[in-house]
Amino acid sequence: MSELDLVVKGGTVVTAADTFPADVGIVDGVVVALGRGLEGDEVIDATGKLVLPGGIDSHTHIEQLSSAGVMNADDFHSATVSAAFGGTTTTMSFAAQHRGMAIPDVVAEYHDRAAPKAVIDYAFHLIMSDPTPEALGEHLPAAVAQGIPSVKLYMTYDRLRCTDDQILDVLSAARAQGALTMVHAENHDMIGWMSNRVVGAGNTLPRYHAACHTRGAEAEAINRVIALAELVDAPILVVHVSTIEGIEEIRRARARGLKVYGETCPQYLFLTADDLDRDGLDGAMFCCSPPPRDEFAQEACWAGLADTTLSVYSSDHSPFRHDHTGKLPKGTETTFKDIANGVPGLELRLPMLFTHGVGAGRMTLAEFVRLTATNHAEIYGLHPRKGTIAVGSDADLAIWDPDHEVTITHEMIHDNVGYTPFAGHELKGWPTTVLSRGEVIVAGGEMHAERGRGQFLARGPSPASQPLGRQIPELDMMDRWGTPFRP
Ligand code: DUC
Ligand code: ZN
Ligand code: ZN
Repeated sequence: MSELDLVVKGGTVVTAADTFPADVGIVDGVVVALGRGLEGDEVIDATGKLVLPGGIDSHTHIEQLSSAGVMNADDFHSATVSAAFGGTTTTMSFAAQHRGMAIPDVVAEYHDRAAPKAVIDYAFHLIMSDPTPEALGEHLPAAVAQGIPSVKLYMTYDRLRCTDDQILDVLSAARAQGALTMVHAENHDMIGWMSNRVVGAGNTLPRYHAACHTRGAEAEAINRVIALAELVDAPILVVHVSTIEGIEEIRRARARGLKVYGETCPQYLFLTADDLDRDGLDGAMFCCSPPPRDEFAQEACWAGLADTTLSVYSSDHSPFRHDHTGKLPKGTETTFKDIANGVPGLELRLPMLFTHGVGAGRMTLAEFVRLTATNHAEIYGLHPRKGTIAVGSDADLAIWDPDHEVTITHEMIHDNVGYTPFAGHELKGWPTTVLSRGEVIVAGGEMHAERGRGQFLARGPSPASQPLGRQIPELDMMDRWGTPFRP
């Protein structure tokens, strides 16, 4: 008997800091040793392979109702199986409050959905669309105490969006709990005004979705929410950033020292608005909000990742089938305004970035690990348990063959969506064996994990989610006048 349960032997370990040859020794699902010549009861030969921290996808929609009431095509089983095949070992998805719903019921419901089905570990963010005094004063603090210290707000979508004063309420309440606010930033009225006129003139095809969700709608909303966050000294993370102008807003805010984080997604690096311009309703498969833009915006996203304006690369996996159950609720009568928004991307997130990022010389292996795992763990309070390979961290590993070549077809993807927007991409680099807490869950192209083995990850507030504690001149003024005001 060896002291180690399992050794991943002979590979090249990659972390956010270093790339080095090492064996990884595991006991009870935890990394206990990194070194040379380790022996264990079981050995996985990783010669010629990279050993990466399993991916963390901090923005996914799983078994969630859309704002229009359409259920995602993936449940927690199909989504987490698909994630695992792509080298992702932790998902973060949403417990979504629609107007009128009580947050404690919502959270309980999502726990019930996930626990019996997930094959990898998972965490939740809250979505708040109804920030009543009770929700802000009791339910949000309770959710944070139960391990959900992040909340997403929408500035658009009729049934989810918050007004600016509601956003300020949530930012203040989240700040008080040390929670991070994630924001879907698009100007609702700009999009609505454009869309109504365009549909009114009889233009209903999916391609008009890309035209109506204008670049300015994103940039204006990002600018506005940064101003709101600055007023109450609350950190924010702007999700799915797609435009040159939006990235510029975040870059400027960060240069001023504000805690403003940004995220981009595969659809903004690898798709363009032209993908929506297909025969009939086929473009619906590429309809997401914000929409893919053009090659200049793609370059801006790459540059934003390179200079850390954008800290995380997530899938925004939002699975809907291309039929009446999802994308096309009104069949052939579906206009671009009715299409369920979102594209699938959980499984291909890492392989796409590896080929087009590392393989193309756009980023180092360490940057790849930061963008796919470590930064997610640090920002959302999972580090160092997740997102790295270090003594004491969970043995969540993607053993990666950098030479394995694959041409993407939708048949090879394990989600329940029926198409992939990335079909035809020729990729080099693929996870061959995936471990979650030391258990081999994917090997030889097969899934080995039991339904429900995934664990809920109760998170704590992270350093990234703490307020700056900055002086706010307007509030100082009121202090001087003897009328203190604290957000
Ligand atoms: N937009 C969202 O806001 N959420 C899910 C997917 C999408 O396209
Ligand atoms: Zn969104
Ligand atoms: Zn989303």
